[in-house]
Amino acid sequence: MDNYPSDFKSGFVAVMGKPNVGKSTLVNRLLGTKIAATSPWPQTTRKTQMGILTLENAQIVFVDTPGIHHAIHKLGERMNQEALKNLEESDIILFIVDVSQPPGDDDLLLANSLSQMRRSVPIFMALNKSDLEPDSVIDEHKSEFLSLIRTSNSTLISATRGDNLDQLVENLVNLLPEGPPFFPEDQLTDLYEREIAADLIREAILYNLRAEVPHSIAVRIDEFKDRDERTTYIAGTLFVERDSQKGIVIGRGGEQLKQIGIDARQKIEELLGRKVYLQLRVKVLKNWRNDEAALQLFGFRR
Ligand SMILES: Nc1nc2c(ncn2[C@@H]2O[C@H](COP(=O)(O)OP(=O)(O)OP(=O)(O)O)[C@@H](O)[C@H]2O)c(=O)[nH]1
Ligand SMILES: [Mg+2]
Repeated sequence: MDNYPSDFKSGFVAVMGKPNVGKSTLVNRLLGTKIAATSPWPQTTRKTQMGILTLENAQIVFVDTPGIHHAIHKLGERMNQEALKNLEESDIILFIVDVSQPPGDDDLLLANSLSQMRRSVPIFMALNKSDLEPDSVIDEHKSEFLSLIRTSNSTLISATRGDNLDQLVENLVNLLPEGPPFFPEDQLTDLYEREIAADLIREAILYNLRAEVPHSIAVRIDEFKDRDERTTYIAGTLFVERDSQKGIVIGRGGEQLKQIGIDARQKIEELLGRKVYLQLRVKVLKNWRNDEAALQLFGFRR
């Protein structure tokens, strides 16, 4: 953006909250485009991703972090480190909670880590999923959540229904420092299309294999080529940790993998606005979640 007003505001908003509260859904909704995978199951987001919202008077860079949780695997540890580092470096912390339920241990843990930050960063609490319960229940949970942290900034929202999102954005803009935009106005995210494609394949896996297996799967895009003006060819490998998982992902007669491919292709076609040929294969990479080299390969950088 070459021409922006002198009182333009810009900054980074760390979107934090426990898994499954609706962080990625909110960022997608605010941007009006699906840039991030979402699902009803926790730990959908694996990597930090920026969602860039450019308005007339401000640019808000949302940093969607993997939900903070207790580290079990190396991958888990890395996600937490990344999430905490983002918090201290941001201009605003957007603490998202699920107000349809009372605060849980994880909310408490997060609130505690906020109080231990060395830099004082304004905190905004978004009480999401307010559409799920009657007002009386929501109000009760709301005051319980607000007692967890010291902030005067909060809004009840519904990311899926769109309630109060204008108000949320206005409040965030008020808290942002003045400064020029960081990104061109037409840029929506920092991830490349191929990385988003990998994430959408993971989303299709989550929807098709609901049990344990999905979190043992990493997706690598091997090829991403525009064939002609209207079609893109994508080849990807799904890495699983054990032979038994390979069988589950492929399914009887290859049916499962086929369905994952169909679902993922539709999502990617929507994202790209082009026809997509998608070819997927499955490989075993023993215990990749505890393997430093494999984590690097899949882009979980320090
Ligand atoms: N009813 C209702 N459901 C919501 C709302 N916001 C999100 N959801 C649902 O909650 C689930 C989790 O949403 P995500 O956006 O994937 O959650 P997340 O916080 O990014 O989760 P992780 O990436 O796993 O940390 C999805 O099924 C969403 O459709 C809301 O305002 N109301
Ligand atoms: Mg997410």
